[in-house]
This record gives sequence, structure tokens and C-alpha cells, in this order.
Amino acid sequence: MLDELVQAIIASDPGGAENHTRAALAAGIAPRRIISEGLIAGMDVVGRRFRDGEMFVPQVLMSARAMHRALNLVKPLVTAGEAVSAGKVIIGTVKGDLHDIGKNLVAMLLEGAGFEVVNLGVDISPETFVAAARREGAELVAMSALLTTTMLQMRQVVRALEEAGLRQRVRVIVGGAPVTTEFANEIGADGYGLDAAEAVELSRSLVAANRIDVR
Ligand code: B1M
Repeated sequence: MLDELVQAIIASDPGGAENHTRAALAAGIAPRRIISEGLIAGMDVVGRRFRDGEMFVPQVLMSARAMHRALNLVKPLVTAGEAVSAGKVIIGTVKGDLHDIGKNLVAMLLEGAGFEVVNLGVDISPETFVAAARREGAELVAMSALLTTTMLQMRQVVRALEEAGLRQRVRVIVGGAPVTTEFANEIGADGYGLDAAEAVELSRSLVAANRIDVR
């Protein structure tokens, strides 16, 4: 039954995802299992296929819509004790930059992977990133930039997090077409994601390592 849900997500089929979720709930499958073995499993495949060029932006957006439809059914049923977040992420496109398609894909795949995502939108100042990271108790700040001019803002955000005393507990990842691993290292970020799937893998490993560090 959960296999069918996984297939509906991969097939970018919101109606199917909703139906299979209802069927799984009716069969008594725990909401938490539906999320991890249905929705997250499906979005994992979507992320990998997108990275490998086997799925394209419109399909990924429809898969994310399917995931959200199903998630809306199960989320209210997840009890407080059952809800295990993969981590809390603040994501935004940096100041001066209005490109948001790639950033939204990253946000959707992160959500699909079980992260709690606060999507700030576009044209986000360092002060806004810092305020959101503090307010939300974020474990990760994720920044996107598509312009060679605006990617420089990422350095300001890293500095602002340092000045606010948050850098120890908040990991930072960056991405977007002009960004590189070298640039990420140079500005003191914790990692660079080439694409949305890589951003998810990186986020998983950074949050897991950070949770061990702060224990
Ligand atoms: Co703009 N634009 N644009 N644009 N635009 C580019 C980026 C450009 C390369 C086009 C070109 O000249 N060939 C060029 C940048 C040149 C440069 O700086 N090197 C450019 C320019 C110059 C501009 C304007 C300055 C044009 C003008 O007004 N003269 C202007 C700037 C506005 C501003 O931001 N202040 C501008 C405006 C726009 C539109 C508003 C028209 C529109 C954006 C609409 C929107 O986003 N809602 C737009 C678009 C659509 C593009 C192109 C055509 C497509 C970008 C896109 O969405 N790609 C782009 C050319 C191109 O890339 N072919 C271009 C699809 C998306 C899925 O990919 O965003 O790369 P991408 O995201 C990928 C990865 O990069 C990565 O994962 C994603 C999925 O795998 N990724 C991350 C992204 N963020 C990540 C974060 C991570 C990890 C991975 O971790 C946190």
C-alpha cells in the first residue's frame, strides 16, 4: 500500500497520492510510517531522478504538490511524541536576488526529506536571515543566489550569524548556479550543494553531525 503511495509521488500524481494516503490511514498504518516510508521515500527518488536528469522542474513541482496533499491529510494525525523532525531549516534567496525557482525546489525536497522548512522568500537581508534563525531555533541556514553580484551577500550572512553568536549552533549551506565549493569554503560556509538533491544529502549529514557535536 505504501509502495503505491511512493509510486504516486514519483508519478507526480496528487490525486493518487491523496487516495493512497486515505487507504493507508483506513488500513491503520501509522501516520509517521506513511510520512517516512511513503512521502519521504517517494521524494527521495524524485530528488535523485531530478539530479540525474530523468525528471524536470515541472514534474518535481507536481511531485511536491502530491507530497503536500498527502502530508496535509496525515500531519494533523501525527502526535507530538511521534513527530521527529530531520531538522529545522531557514532558507532564502539572498538580498538583491529575485530568482526563486531553484531555491523553492531545494525547500520542497528538504520538506520531502522530513525537515521543517521556513522559506523566507527572495531578496532576504543578512539581518532577516539572522532574526529568523534566532526566532525559529534553526539548525541550518540555506542560501541561494543566481547572480555573480548577489552571491557576495552570502559572506555577509555568515558574518552576521557570527556576530549574533549563532554560528556555533547553526550550520550554513549555499547553492545556486554561480556558487562553487571554493566560494563556499572562502566565505566560511559549511557546504555547497550543486543541486537540490545534493542540498538534501548535505543538510542531513551536517545536521546529524551537529547534533552529535552539541550533545
Ligand atoms: Co535571471 N539571470 N535575471 N531571471 N535567470 C540568470 C541567472 C542568468 C544566468 C541569465 C543569463 O544571462 N544567461 C543571468 C545571471 C548572470 C550572472 O550573474 N552570471 C540572469 C540575469 C542577468 C538576470 C537579471 C539581472 C536580468 C535583467 O533584469 N537584466 C534579472 C535580475 C533580477 C534580480 O534577481 N534582481 C533577472 C531576472 C530573472 C527573472 C525574474 C526574469 C527570472 C526569475 C524568475 C524566478 O525565479 N521566479 C529569471 C530566470 C528564470 C533566469 C534563468 C533563465 C533561469 C533560472 C532558473 O530558474 N533555473 C537563468 C539562466 C539559467 O540558469 N539558464 C537566469 C532553473 C532552476 C531549477 O535552476 O536556479 O540554478 P537554479 O537552481 C538549481 C541549482 O542552482 C541548485 O539547485 C537547483 C535545482 O537543482 N540550487 C541550490 C539553487 N539554489 C540552491 C541552494 C542550495 C543548493 C542548491 O543550498 C542552499
